Amino acid sequence: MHPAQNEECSTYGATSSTAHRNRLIIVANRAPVRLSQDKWVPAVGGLATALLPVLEKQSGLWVSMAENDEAPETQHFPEEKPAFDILRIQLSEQEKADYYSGMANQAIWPVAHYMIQHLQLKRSYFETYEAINKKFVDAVLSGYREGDYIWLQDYHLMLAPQQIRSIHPEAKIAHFWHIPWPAMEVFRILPWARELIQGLLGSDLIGFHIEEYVENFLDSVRVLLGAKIDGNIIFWQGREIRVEAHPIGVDTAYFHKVANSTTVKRDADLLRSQVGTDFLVIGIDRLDYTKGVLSRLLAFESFLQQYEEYHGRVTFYQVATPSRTDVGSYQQLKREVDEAVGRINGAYTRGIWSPVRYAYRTFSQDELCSIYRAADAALITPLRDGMNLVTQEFITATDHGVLVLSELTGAAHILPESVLVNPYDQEGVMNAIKIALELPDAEKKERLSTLKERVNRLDVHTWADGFLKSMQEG
Ligand code: GDG
Repeated sequence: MHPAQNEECSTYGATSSTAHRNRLIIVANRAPVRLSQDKWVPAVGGLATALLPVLEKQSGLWVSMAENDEAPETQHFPEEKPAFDILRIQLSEQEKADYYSGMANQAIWPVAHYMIQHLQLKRSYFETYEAINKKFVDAVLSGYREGDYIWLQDYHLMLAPQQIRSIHPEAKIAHFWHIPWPAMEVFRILPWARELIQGLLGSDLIGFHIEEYVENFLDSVRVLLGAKIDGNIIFWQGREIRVEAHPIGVDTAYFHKVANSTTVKRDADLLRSQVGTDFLVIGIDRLDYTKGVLSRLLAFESFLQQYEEYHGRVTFYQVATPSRTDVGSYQQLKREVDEAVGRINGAYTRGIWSPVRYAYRTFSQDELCSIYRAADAALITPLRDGMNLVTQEFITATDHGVLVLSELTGAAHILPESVLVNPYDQEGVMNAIKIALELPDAEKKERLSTLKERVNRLDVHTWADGFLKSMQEG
């Protein structure tokens, strides 16, 4: 027996007194809490919102990377009534550079998004990635008890499932992949494609957002490993692995409440009056080359070139949240976006009207909601995106907006009533802006009401419940 299976030996006191069967262990790169005015509170974002209530009910662990040196290694949460423990693993700067910025963000990320021009490959990336996955696994096993469910998240932790399986063949392990799974021929560009897939196959259940990624994954397993596959079941090393589509949603009740609060409504009105044009079109993204911010600006520039009648009547407001600022290709993108905004405003500004309003900083969720509410249209045109949650937040918050959406996102499979575009087709996006601004009110209303229904049905709590149910029934 692994020492940690013995409750007496468990280091993590908060959960041992409330222990019951089927505890949950979440393993994710990020912790689910953040420090706000000297108090630990739930982190902003879908995963923490969806999984913290489940962990509070079932107890267990959340294992993540330490964000900084100040974050405690072990923490009972919530502070006032501990229900589960958060364990953080400390990484050196070199480990972070190779495992996180290197292997995860410069090897797996660009390949998954079909953007191999950003690919950086170093053997040390993979070696460190393997070692850090093992560090996560050691932390998991320090608190693991037989019967616990272990749920790993995303592309930072591809090898961990098999690393756990090799020590605990009986463990119940699931993995959810939040980004696209590309076509097999693209995934195999990674020199460690086979090892990475075998790592994932340590799971009992692997989840993706949509069927297309499920199919791509099954194809990769079939071709690269020669495994037998029947329907969505992979037969591998005497075990059966299920692969399923579970599209993620947002916390619709929360976004609905915030977007309809008096302060957000007031701020939305204020923004509209400051902008002062008939139409406000928005884009909200992490500044990442996959999100298509630069191509979108170029499409808006073509729109201004083509349709003079809209000069002075439309403002495009792009919010770009700083992201992965230590990676060269993200720094380069920032320079290109800065330049494009300067060029467009330089060419078209007349009187008090400037066509592009641009913010490069992190906003509060209330601020984002007031921007969603103020907008007549959202241009969400990633070159590739696993799902894209901004789409769903916008649809929940708006009472009149039109969604222009890239067909290369998971969201497009869920939200077909949006104005769909190919984000690589600049003229197509330019035309879609015009279509969105000129859509008759009745059609706008009809599309929006169907989209709202679809987003309500997804919801992040429904997603977590559905995935956990499948995990427990498997
Ligand atoms: C990955 C996959 C998949 C953005 N700026 C600010 C801010 N945000 C929030 C948005 C939204 C979230 O970040 C971004 O979610 P996305 O889904 O758009 O994209 P990724 O971060 O790339 O997420 C993606 C997702 O995982 C879930 O599976 O959908 O495809 O790539 O919630 O609102 N939030 C705040 N300030 C900002 O400035 N507070």
